[in-house]
Parts: sequence; C-alpha cells; structure tokens
Amino acid sequence: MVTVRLHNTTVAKPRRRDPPVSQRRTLPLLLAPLLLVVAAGATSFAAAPAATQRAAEARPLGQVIPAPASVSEGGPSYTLTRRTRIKVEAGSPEARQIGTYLADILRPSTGYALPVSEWNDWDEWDGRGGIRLRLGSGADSLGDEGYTLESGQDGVTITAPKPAGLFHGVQTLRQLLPAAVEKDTVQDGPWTVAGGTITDAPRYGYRGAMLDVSRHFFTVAQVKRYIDQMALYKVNKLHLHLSDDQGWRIAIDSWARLATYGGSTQVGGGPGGYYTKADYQEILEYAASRHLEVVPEIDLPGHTNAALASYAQLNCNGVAPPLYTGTNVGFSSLCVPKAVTYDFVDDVVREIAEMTPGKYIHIGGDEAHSTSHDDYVAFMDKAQSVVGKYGKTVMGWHQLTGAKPVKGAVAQYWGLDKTPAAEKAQVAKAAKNGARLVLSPADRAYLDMKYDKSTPLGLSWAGYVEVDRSYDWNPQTYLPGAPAESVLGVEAPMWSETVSTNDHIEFMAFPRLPGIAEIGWSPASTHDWSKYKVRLAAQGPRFSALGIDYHRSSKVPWPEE
Ligand code: NGO
Repeated sequence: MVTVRLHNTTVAKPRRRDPPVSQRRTLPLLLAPLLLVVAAGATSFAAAPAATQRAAEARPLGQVIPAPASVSEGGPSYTLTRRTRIKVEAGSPEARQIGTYLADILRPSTGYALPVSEWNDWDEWDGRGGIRLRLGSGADSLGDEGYTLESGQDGVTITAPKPAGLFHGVQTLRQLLPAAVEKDTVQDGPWTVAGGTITDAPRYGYRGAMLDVSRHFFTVAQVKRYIDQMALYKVNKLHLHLSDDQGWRIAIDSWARLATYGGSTQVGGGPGGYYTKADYQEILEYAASRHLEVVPEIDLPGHTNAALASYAQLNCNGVAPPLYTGTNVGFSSLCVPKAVTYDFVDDVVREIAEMTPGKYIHIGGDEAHSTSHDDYVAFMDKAQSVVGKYGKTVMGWHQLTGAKPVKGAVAQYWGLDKTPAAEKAQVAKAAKNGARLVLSPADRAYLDMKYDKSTPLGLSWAGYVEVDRSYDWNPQTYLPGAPAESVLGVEAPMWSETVSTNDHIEFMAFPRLPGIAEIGWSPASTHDWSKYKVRLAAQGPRFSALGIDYHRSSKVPWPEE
C-alpha cells in the first residue's frame, strides 16, 4: 500500500501491480459457487459534455449530482483568483473545519493561498470577493442538511442552518468548478462558477453506502478513501458490515479472540485483519468530519462462523468449527437456547454502542437458514431488546419483519423486483405497523453485482445491474403498500466476496453509487435517465482527476479523456 495526500488527509491509494480493473478483459476470480437463497421545483438541466465545453465557459449550475432541488441561473459568474479568501461563520469550529476542508481541495490545483478566516459581519462584506460559508440567517426551512448557494460577481456564498448543509453545499461548489480542480498538482484555470442561486435539501435523511469489511478486510486508510468519495455525492451514512462467517473485524475487549482469531483470515485465505478500538475511533472521526454517520453491523444469529470458531462455548455442541474462507452462506448459527449466547450479544452490543455516536446498531438477521423459525424469532426478540437497552435504534435486514420488529426498528429491504409478492407484503405490513424502511433492492442497489456478463468482478445472483437499472427506480413506490413516510431512504451495499482493493471498490461503485445517492437526495421531479446520463457523463473527468478507476459503461455518453 502506498499512501498519498488527498485533501489534507493521508489516505491509501491502491498499488497498481495489476492493471486497473477497467482494463481487464477476462474473469480473474474463480469463486466457489455462492449458495444464496434469496428470501429473497427543479429546472431541467441542459448539460454540455465536459470535452465540448470551452475552458472559460462555466458549467451550468444544475450540472451537479445529486440534482439540486431548485436552480435559478443567471447573472454574472465568479472566478476564483489568487486574492480569493474563504470566510467562515465566526465562532463555529465546524464551519471552520469545512472551510479548511474546502481550501485543502482547492489549493493544490489552483495554486492559490485561499486563506480561511472567520467573519461575522456579513452585511459589511469588504467587497474583495471570496467564498463565504454562513450558518443560520433565515435558512431554517432547509433543515439539517439543506443549503443555498449564491454565486455572483463578488463571490460564492453558501448558507445553511446546520454545518452538514454547509458541507453539502461545498460538494456542490466542487462540482461546479472544472474537474481539474480535484487534481493534486497546479492546473490551468480559469476557475469560474456560473452566476445564480441553488436552493437545495434532501428528499431522504438516510442515504447510505455499505462496505463489507468481513469477506475481505479493508484498512482504515482504504475506508477513508471510500468515505471521501461518498461525501462528494452527499451520502450521509456509512454502514460497516463488521462480522460474517469469514471474519470478525472489530476488537471487543470482553471477547478478545473474536478479532484476534476470528479476524485472522478472509475469503480466499488471506490474512484478514480487524480494527482496534482506536482504528474504529479513527474511522468514526473521519466519517464525522465528512458529515457521515457510521452504522455498525454485527450480523446475527447466522453469518457467525468467525465468532463460533473463536469461542467453543458459543456452539450448541461445544465444539468450535474451523475458520471459513469460502463464499457459501446460511450454514452458521449462534446457539439460541444457551444463556452464554446472550452474554455474548450483550457484551458485543454494549461495547459497540459505547464507541458509536450514531443512533443505529444493525444486527443483521439475514439468511439464518440454520436457525429454526421459532428460534429466529426468540433470538431476534432478545437481540433487539439488548440494542434498546444500550440506547440505540435497531436496524436489520428485512427478514427481521418475519420476526417481531420492535417499535421504530429499521428494516433494510434487499429483495428483488421479482421477489414474491407475499414477502414484499410482509415488509409493507411491518412498515404499516411502525417499522421504517431503508431500501437496497439487490437487483438495483447492490454495487457488487456485475454490470453485464463481461464485468471482471462481482456476483450475478441478483442479475446484471447496469447503470441505468441501478438509477431507474423510485423508493417511494418500490414496495407496494408501504406508507411513503416509512421510507427513511436508500443504501447501496458493497459486498466483498470478489472485491479486495480500492481499485475494485471504485470500479464497482462508480458510476452506480452517484445514481443511488441522487435517488436518495433529489426530488422525484428531477428523475430522468436521459438527462441524468448527461450529468453523469460530465463526472467522468472528475472521477479520473480523483484517480477513480470507474466503469465506462456504454449506457453513458462519456466525453473523450
Ligand atoms: C446477500 C447476503 C450476503 C452476500 C450478498 C452478496 C444479504 C443481505 N445477505 O445480501 O451475505 O454477501 O448477498 O451479494
């Protein structure tokens, strides 16, 4: 692993011993067959592909992903110069942190000093131009994550009720500047932002991406790199799948062997790894600095071979199975009748709850094929009450709706379009009874599915998921009968049976992740594949400038690079 400075943070860049995935033509990964039993007022944006844009021409204000809620273009543009300064709301450490984050992105490519300083007398602006990050001032209706961005002759002003809104506004500003602004060496300008106003706020509060760090372990630096990529598209939840049959990835003091032994391998037999509590803290802090909440998952009662291998007493027969490095699912289960099982669950949930500031703890609950239905229901009852006891909100895969979800529990739907109506109805019924939903339909939102049959990585049990298919669905109407208000949002899971490097993550996530992010953020009225694909195409040079090895899907009119 080599490290590079990216946006003032040391992050990992995959070492390119192999050619990037986008240049591979064959199928390099021969996996054991995966045995899965699937229970399973906006404007229109006339975007010009980047290659056809003249350098001096500012990109249209609406050429952003996710599409802003409302755009009003017009008036003079603003061009950054070496005199540009960044002024942030006085007295807000968070606003200052966001100003510094923005400066760290802009300085290497523009070569400008871009000093960051505090300001509080916004009516007495000194007229020298600049970027202003303002908190409050009448924008309260925009909620926790909304913002306005006003661009004119003397600068760009982002105003938000809360710091998260400022941060999202900064992502919009990044995308309004030429793609070369993302590079880490000095580039030619001009750095011009078109004139006008954007008023923006998200459709859903939950816009997630999941990383399976169990099937293959990813280092803190690798996770940080993905966090930075998520933040660019206003994703605000990082779901970490921290345990599975192949590896336990988080240190638990009271059950130390979970990590030291249970985390010692991965799919294919590599060395695996785990996060110490300090590592996990580092991920939490980094995510928080990008205004993302971490949702930790301990998958129970199935998908637990790594735990069962670490402690013999967790097995009904008292015998620890060997560690597992294949890709089958559904063969492991905690011992539901044993009391020690609940000591284990209590200790694990307590230690994770103590470390995690976010409100959710995800307890899995998928593919418990080695647990009887009655045992499953009994187990999920107890596990949910432990999550509640430690003050967190239960999240689980949607099989939880086949047990007794506690009030306010969040069920994560991972079925398919063709999942039997009865199963969808069970989820919708739970939603009518107060469960809330996060939608991750596997044949739409799973980033580990192949794009098409020639994709060199990924699985295909849910079918091929091309870029248009992953974008073209509506969370509000997706599950018939589920009340609209039960839908908290969407999440794009990245399972890692075939994914083991940042290059792999990036090839599978880009360009599908920005589409899921847009479904979560943008008003339904902006949803239009024919327009979206043009905006997506314009992101290609930005992906490249960031070193993201993306899939140049033939569905998207990418510019020449
Ligand atoms: C399923 C399964 C996971 C696999 C994944 C692969 C869920 C919720 N359980 O999704 O164990 O890794 O598919 O796509």
